[in-house]
Amino acid sequence: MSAQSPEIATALISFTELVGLLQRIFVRHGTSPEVAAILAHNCASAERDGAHSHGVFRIPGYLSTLASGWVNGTAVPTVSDVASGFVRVDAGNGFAQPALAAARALLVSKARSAGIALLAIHNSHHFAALWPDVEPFAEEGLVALSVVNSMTCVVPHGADRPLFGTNPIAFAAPQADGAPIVFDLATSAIAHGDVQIAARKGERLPPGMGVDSLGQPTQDPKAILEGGALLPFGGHKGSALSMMVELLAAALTGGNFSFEFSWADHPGARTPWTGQLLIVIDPSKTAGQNFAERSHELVRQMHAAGLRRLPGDRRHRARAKSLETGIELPVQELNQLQEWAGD
Ligand code: NDP
Ligand code: PYC
Repeated sequence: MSAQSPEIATALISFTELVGLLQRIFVRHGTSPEVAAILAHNCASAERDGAHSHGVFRIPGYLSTLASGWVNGTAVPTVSDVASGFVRVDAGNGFAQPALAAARALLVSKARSAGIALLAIHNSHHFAALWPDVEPFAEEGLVALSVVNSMTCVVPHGADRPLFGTNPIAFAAPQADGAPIVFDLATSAIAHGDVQIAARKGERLPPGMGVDSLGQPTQDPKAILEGGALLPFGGHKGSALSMMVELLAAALTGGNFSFEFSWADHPGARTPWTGQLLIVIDPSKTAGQNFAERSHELVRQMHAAGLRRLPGDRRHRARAKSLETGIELPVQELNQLQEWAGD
């Protein structure tokens, strides 16, 4: 056992052990073994990479959602090959990641033959970080872009009430002699998960993140969560990107807009019932240039210009530490996970 701070006792768990533990939890709370394996790997990867807003912090939300009957934890996605560069998946009111897994081989083969392919997932729930959905494509030499819409909690720039979700955009590109270039960002000024974490810790937020129930600017996370709302990042610019995510992840896929579903009849439900879009590009089709070497050159020039931190660097540092020493979790949290797993 180690100590993160004088107040919080922590323990270390290996990535493989955490995946197994989360897998047992998901199965015990109503998912199929196949869905459990995918969600557990996803959630443990976020914890391993220090992406805490979408790591084990999310488990209570997954469990209350499964218990509420809002999501189908045993759904089997239906994959449709609809055009030369277009794959559609009906996730069957299940999670988005198993839908992606079911369509992945077809998507990659289409991207490699046509140069570009699109995956449109609908009737799906995404409760996770988005980078795990794109990074593996870049690890096999492909460029990937994904968007997913969430639940109404963001006021469009210039509007009076919330309408958009926190609507993240994730991008991954291969890089010669280096980890893929990956960014993953909410189009809100802050992710909803981070507001919940700040509220739990009793911390105030920086200015410009959200408004209270009267529409007044607030730095109190509880005021945002209890009747208030978030703002887009970057004013009208983030708002336009959030609108784009609604169009691509919902209108184009056949999924719900963030404002089109209601949890009211499912107390405990937390997962947005929306859609997700992925675009995968095979850069070997570009003219005469090796894309991965070009992306490495860009990174080299960014460093030469004085840049110290690229998106993804923090995650990779956290990943290396977790894989070397284990993933550090508060003992209380680990005990709770073991109890949920029935260990
Ligand atoms: P952050 O603002 O923490 O980070 C956004 C991106 O910027 C990351 O790629 C991050 O890299 C990078 N970054 C952060 N700080 C710096 C810096 N100083 N210099 C260079 N790069 C930097 O993420 P968000 O709070 O916007 O989103 C958090 C997570 O929430 C995401 O994974 C997102 O997918 C998820 N989310 C999921 C939703 C869903 O519906 N499923 C909805 C909304 C959000 P690094 O990771 O290395 O720090
Ligand atoms: O952090 O904004 C968020 C979020 C919404 C759905 C899943 N994560």
